[in-house]
Amino acid sequence: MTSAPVGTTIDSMTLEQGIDRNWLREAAKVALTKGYAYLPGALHPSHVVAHLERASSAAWRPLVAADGPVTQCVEEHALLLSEPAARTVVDLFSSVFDIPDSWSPELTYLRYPRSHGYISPHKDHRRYLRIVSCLSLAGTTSFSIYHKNSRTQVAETWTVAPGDVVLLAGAASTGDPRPMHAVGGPGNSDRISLTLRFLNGAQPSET
Ligand SMILES: O=C(O)CCC(=O)C(=O)O
Repeated sequence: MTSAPVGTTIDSMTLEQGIDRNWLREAAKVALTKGYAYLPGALHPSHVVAHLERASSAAWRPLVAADGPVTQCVEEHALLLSEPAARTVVDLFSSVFDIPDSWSPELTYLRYPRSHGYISPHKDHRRYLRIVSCLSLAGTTSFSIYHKNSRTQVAETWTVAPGDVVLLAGAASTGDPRPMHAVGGPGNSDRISLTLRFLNGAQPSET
């Protein structure tokens, strides 16, 4: 596989075993320098199917409707680390993003109800380190990045579809690279995503 172009959008990559990790490293560089990267079609269809099967028996829990300035209409389901497809993704991201063994992954399915699911502009919590990966599994919606610390000035928007991945910079020891971002806009089917984050030392949730 040839090396990836350096830009915000990186096409035609698969996050399956056998991926050229140098290619993903290029995506990682973009995400960690620019603060985000959009990887359309990055997730192999077999992973999308495996996750949707798993998510079909999820016990969804609504997230609080308002948290400070952030409002949302979305439900969550924490995923066990041992789920094989999730493990594949975790292994890949750990190696590419140089995640220390002492950090723990946290995987969460999110479900956005059709027509009114969304999360308003927000940054991920500071406990989430280095890189946050947002995997789209079902439904389409807008995913927007805002100019630094703005909740109104959009820098980039993508229509994310199943198989797409958005990488966001997580908290770092210097500066604050975390991008303000928002998800949503009415769709005609429920949207399901999987977020993969890393914490220092915390244990994964049980299903
Ligand atoms: O659903 C997604 O793709 C992203 C979710 C998100 O923005 C978040 O969990 O902070």
